[in-house]
Amino acid sequence: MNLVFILGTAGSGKSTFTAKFTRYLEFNREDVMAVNLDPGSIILPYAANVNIRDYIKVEELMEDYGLGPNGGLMLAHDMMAEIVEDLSNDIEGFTPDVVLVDTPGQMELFAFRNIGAQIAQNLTDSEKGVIYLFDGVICKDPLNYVMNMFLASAINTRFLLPQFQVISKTDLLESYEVEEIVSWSEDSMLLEQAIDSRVTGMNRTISQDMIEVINRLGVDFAPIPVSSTTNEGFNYLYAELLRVFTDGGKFTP
Ligand SMILES: Nc1nc2c(ncn2[C@@H]2O[C@H](COP(=O)(O)OP(=O)(O)O)[C@@H](O)[C@H]2O)c(=O)[nH]1
Ligand SMILES: [Mg+2]
Repeated sequence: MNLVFILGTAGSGKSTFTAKFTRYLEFNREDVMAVNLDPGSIILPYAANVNIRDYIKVEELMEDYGLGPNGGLMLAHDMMAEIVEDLSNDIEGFTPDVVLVDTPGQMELFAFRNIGAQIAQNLTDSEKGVIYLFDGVICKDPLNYVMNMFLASAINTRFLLPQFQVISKTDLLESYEVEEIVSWSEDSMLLEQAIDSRVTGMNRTISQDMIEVINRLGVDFAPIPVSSTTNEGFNYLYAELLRVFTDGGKFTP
């Protein structure tokens, strides 16, 4: 069994991607299953075979403990640690070959607190990986792209798993914009030029420092452009997953 966490900033397209990529893998005759780990998502664009909301619902916690939305979400995330074993049993009960795990909308609550690392370690004992979504619409701006590189490498250090970078929502971008984002990952000079020319008031030294740090982070950032509307890029991403997880064979032989 292989388990892939879908991570990215709020609204980057995690749940939509989980829905569409699950269907894509089914179409390719893979025994795939979608898991929802977001205790706050009342409506999901896919049928979650295993759903954290069977155990924890944010709106109930808010009512029971008189909390606001953020307090409710924080408590929900703290409670997740107690049900990792239940979720693992639920997942294993389905005996899938590949599992897509949709993670909480607010990534920082999940990934940058202990629960993210605990789940990465203890949610079943399968082979695991991470797909990190760069929100395509937001990452057109080179500074936002840089921020996402920092976030992606923070995730990488936290989860210590093979990680695939994806640019999401490419159907909302012009093709030259997608090419430009990809070029930034291939040649940091181009990223530096984009920052210098587009970010006013940003002095050259700071941008050079940032690029230097990014170069030193050592994460392979080559991002794969995908669209959950048109399925663009799914073939390539699928091939990359297979290359890393199965040496090229299918998940479901
Ligand atoms: N056009 C387009 N919209 C998308 C795509 N992926 C997600 N969205 C939209 O982006 C918004 C946030 O998506 P969602 O999957 O809920 O993001 P999440 O918070 O990361 O789970 C929704 O309105 C989606 O319909 C995509 O590939 N193309
Ligand atoms: Mg979501």
